[in-house]
This record gives sequence, structure tokens and C-alpha cells, in this order.
Amino acid sequence: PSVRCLGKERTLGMIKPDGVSGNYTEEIKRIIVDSGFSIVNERLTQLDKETASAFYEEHSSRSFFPDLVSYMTSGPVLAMVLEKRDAVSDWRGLIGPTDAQKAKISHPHSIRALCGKDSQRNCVHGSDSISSAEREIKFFFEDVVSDDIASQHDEL
Ligand code: RTP
Ligand code: MG
Repeated sequence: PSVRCLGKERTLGMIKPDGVSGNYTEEIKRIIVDSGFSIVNERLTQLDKETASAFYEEHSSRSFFPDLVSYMTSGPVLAMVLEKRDAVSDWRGLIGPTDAQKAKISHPHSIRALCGKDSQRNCVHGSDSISSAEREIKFFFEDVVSDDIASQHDEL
């Protein structure tokens, strides 16, 4: 199935570990819904090193990659499938620039300005293209990440 259907489009949004542990989940969800997105699926999950590395594999040669993997595995993340017309670009616009310090100046109403700290801890993720959205929605909702927090707890 395509991420585009009947004029609507889907993207992968994620609240990163700092957003979840900082108790921003409800506020971010309210912004999402108030901005016209439907949250059509969601999954709270703890990424391990392997899954976090695979998710961000495009950055594997960057100097910040080991830090990025540590950050993304530091606590649970909430992955969400977000749907609306132009979901991919509209969600990128709503989250703001990568560097949360810059976001606070240039995009003060963005989500990263609200709950991000710096160029790494920026509290949310968004797919950067329609093809990334297709890959990332599959990643969280069909392939690698199959156990949510509740079922992981059941196995303990
Ligand atoms: P994302 O993929 O998480 O939505 O973020 P993005 O497109 O705005 O930025 P990207 O270039 O894809 O970088 C992915 C994530 O890596 C961390 N990062 N750290 N220390 C650094 O200089 C640095 N640069 C990037 C951030 O967590 C960024 O969101
Ligand atoms: Mg990116």
C-alpha cells in the first residue's frame, strides 16, 4: 500500500526518548491533532542498538552516529503513523529545524522549539520524503520492531 491514498498521505512521526521521558507526549499529540493530522497507528517501544542503527543507517558514517544511537536507545520512543494531505512536508514543518536551539529562534512555535534541547536531543523525528515515510512506517509497523512495551513486559 502506498503512503498516498485519496489525497491523504502518511508519514512516520516519532517522539524520541527525551520527549517521552520529559512527559511531552500528551502535549505533542494535542498539537498533532490540532494541526489536522490523524494518528492512525502508534507504538511505544524500546529500540535496541541494532534497531536504532538500522533506522538511522543513512547516517552510519557520520561522526555523531554513535551518540545518536546512544540517545535513541536511552529510553522508550513513541512511533506514530500520521495522516493528512501533504503529511510528509507538513509534519517536517511542524517539528522545525534539526537544531532545537536554532528552532527556538527561527521557528518558536515548532515542536522542537517546545521540547528540544540541542542539535541531537530534538525530541521528535519526521520522515524527510515520501519514500522515507514508506520505509519508516514499514520499519516500525511491519518489520523489525514488532514488540511494544506492554508485550515486552509480558515476557519478563
Ligand atoms: P530526524 O531524522 O530525527 O527527523 O532529524 P533530521 O532529519 O532533522 O536530521 P538528520 O540530519 O536526519 O539527523 C538525524 C538525527 O541525528 C541527530 N543529530 N545529531 N550532534 C549532531 O551534530 C547531530 N546532528 C544530527 C539528531 O537527533 C537528528 O535529529
Ligand atoms: Mg532525518
